[in-house]
This record gives sequence, structure tokens and C-alpha cells, in this order.
Amino acid sequence: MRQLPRWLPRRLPRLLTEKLPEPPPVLRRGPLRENAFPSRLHDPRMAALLGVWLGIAFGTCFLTGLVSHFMQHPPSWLEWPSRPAWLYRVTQGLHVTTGLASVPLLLAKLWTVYPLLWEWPPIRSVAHAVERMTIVPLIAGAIFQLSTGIANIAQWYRFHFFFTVTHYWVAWITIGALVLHIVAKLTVIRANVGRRRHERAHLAAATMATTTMAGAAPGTGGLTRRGLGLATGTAAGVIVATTAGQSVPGLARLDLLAPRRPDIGPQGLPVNRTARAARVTSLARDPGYRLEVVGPRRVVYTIEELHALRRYSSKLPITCVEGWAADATWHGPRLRNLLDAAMIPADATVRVESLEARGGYRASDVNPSHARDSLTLLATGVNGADLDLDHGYPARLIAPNRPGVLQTKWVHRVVMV
Ligand SMILES: Nc1nc2c(c(=O)[nH]1)N[C@H]1C(S)=C(S)[C@@H](COP(=O)(O)O)O[C@H]1N2
Ligand SMILES: [Mo]
Repeated sequence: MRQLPRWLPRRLPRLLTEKLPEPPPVLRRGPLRENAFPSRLHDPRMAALLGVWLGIAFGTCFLTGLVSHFMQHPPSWLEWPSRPAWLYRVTQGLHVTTGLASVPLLLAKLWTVYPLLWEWPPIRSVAHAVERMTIVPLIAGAIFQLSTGIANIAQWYRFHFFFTVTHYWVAWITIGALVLHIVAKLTVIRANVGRRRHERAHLAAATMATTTMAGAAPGTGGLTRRGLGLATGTAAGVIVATTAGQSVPGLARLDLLAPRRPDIGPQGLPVNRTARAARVTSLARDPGYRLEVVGPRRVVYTIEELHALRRYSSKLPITCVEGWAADATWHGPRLRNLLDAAMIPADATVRVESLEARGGYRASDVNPSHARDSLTLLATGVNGADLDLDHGYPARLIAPNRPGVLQTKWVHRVVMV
């Protein structure tokens, strides 16, 4: 490979920031005119303050999203722990709630900065052009993530791509663009956040050249910064308060906007995929049903034999990736006792398979820490009764600290992987 010219590193910063020639002023019409957006709310301080809140919300949403992704697709070196049992409920509740709260924050932020679309001159330097270009993936990514996320929690799967994969990759693009954006705006953020008024005035004068929004005319009346901040905060607060009830116990009564009430459905639990939709109705009711556990030994149970095994009870939530969580008391044999009967070693991962012939959630892998947890059951009952067909009759997996998609229903086989 040829070496880069030696002058490059030294010249690069200058090349990037060198002032480009300005376009002729006759082009300054309409929104391009000076002072075309007189509201004092289109200012760097408003933008920076909203940006901080949005950054916190997006950061939390991204990290909790990673947790959910890696719980569902663990790399080989990662064995997810089964405790604390409530962890996934908290991370996924945060994921959906911070995503929803971002909607009003993002709208307010976009409104505050949209005059920058007509910034003059449009390009000041190469660095400025690059900085402006990173805004495209940032805004497109943010809008895409929030709208597909909302469609998903509302179970509106009309888009023609696979939600989880796309949502995951666009998250990386968006967060990458966000980091670049924060780096590019560091001076403006520093000058506007966490400083006293006189310090801000001083710094604003020093950074005036880096932002065209600094010169908003004072005293133009109308909504104040505090007013817009309060309105946005209130909107975010109302959204959080009226949706958090789908995952936070005790808030269900406030749960007006959320697509789910955690207590509505057969046996007081919601259902995502019914037995009918999964086409398992007759297989699940078939008296010839057998549960097969395959390890070094192969053990087969009829439904009566399954019910005759020693029963345990576990109070565990179903925590759907779509943001709702519902508590229940499940009854049935411990998974680890079934594995022992088939002589499956304690460090083995097992696959739990459903009667469902097709579908993305027809099987799930259970790592040793989950498989051996005393709370993990192959449940045959819930809340004191036999499982409803829609909750996975004759048997379903229920384990702590695990997304709902992995709590396989209508189980008929457990095999050592
Ligand atoms: N076989 C099978 N099991 C499944 C599913 C499925 O589609 N097929 N859906 C999962 C999802 S997404 C969730 S949230 C829970 C919901 O369980 P419930 O219907 O008993 O509330 O079951 C899981 N188990
Ligand atoms: Mo789910």
C-alpha cells in the first residue's frame, strides 16, 4: 500500500475548515432572507437543552434496546443470567417508555432547528458540509425508529421488512450519527447548557460565527423558552404516565394510551398469538399428545404423567418485547427436574420446541443459567387453573428475566443442543 503524503495530516484541518466562497446575495429570498424566522425559540440554547433531554432518552432507548437484542440473539460468549427476575421487565419498560417520550421531544427539537435548513451561507466549509450531511441519517433514523417502534407496539406489521433486524441496524446508524452530531456541536452545547446567563452571553459572542441561530432578536414576544420547555415536558410526561401502566404494576388504571392492558385476556393475561393463529388447536387437544425430553436418555410423558409430576409454583411476568408485562403465578414441573430425568448435564443448553409448525417463535434456546433456575417451569397451569389453550396448553415454558418471545407455548419437545 502506498503511504499517504506526509503533508496530509498537517493540511487536513485547514482544508476542512477553510472558508468557501459565499453564493451571491441575490439568492437570499423567502426563508433564506435574514431574520426570516424571528421567534426567539429558534435559538441554540433551546436546541441544546432539548438536545440534552433527547440525548438522554435516545441513549437509554439504545442501551435497553441492545439488552433486548442480545437476550434474543446472544453471542456465543454471553450467558445471560436468569436473575434478577425483574430485570428484563425494567429494561424493556424503559425501552418502550423512553422511545414514546422521545416523540414530543423530537418534534419540539425539529421545530426549533428547522430554520437551519435555510442556513446562510448553505456551506461554509468542508467540515460544515460534513456536519450538515450527518443530520440526514440522524433525523431519518430517529423518525424511522420511533415510527416503526410505535407500529410494533401497536402490532401494526404492515411494513415489508423484518422489524427486529431493521430496527436493530437502523439503531446503530442513528446512534452513530447522534455521536457525530454531539461532537460537531460540542462548543454550542457547552456554551448553552449548565451555565449562568452572563457566561452564556459571553460565550455566545465568541461562538456566534459557528451558528446562525445565535442572533434571534430579543423581546419578540410570544412563547418563552420556559413555556416551550414546559409544554414539551408535559407532553412527554403525559405520554409516560398513560403508557407506563402496561409494564409497571399498579399503574394499570392510568394506562389510557398504551395499546395493551396487562390484565385483559383469558385468565387475566394478554395473548399475542392465539392457538388458532398458530394452527395448533387440534394438536394441542389431541389425547395422543406427548412431551418428549431428549438427552442421553429419552423420556416421554403423557398429559396425565405430566400432571402427576411434582408441581411447583413461580410468580413470574410475561414481559413482551412490545412493552407490556403481566404478572401471573404459574404451576408445573421444574424444567431442571425434567432435564435431570433425561440425564442432561447441568451445563447444557436445551431447545424447547412448540407444536406450532411454523413461525419465528416456535422454539427457543434455554441457556444453563435459565434452564437450572428453580423458578423455571414447564408450566401446565396458571393462576390456579389449567393453562388456557391460548396461553400454551398443554405446557409452556416460563423462566425469569427473559423476553416473552422466548417463553415458548404449546411445548412438545425439549432437546439438548
Ligand atoms: N409457540 C409460540 N410461543 C410463543 C409465541 C408464539 O408466537 N408461538 N409468542 C411469544 C410471545 S411474543 C409472547 S409475548 C408470549 C405471550 O404469552 P401469552 O400469550 O401467554 O401472554 O408468548 C410467546 N410464546
Ligand atoms: Mo411478545
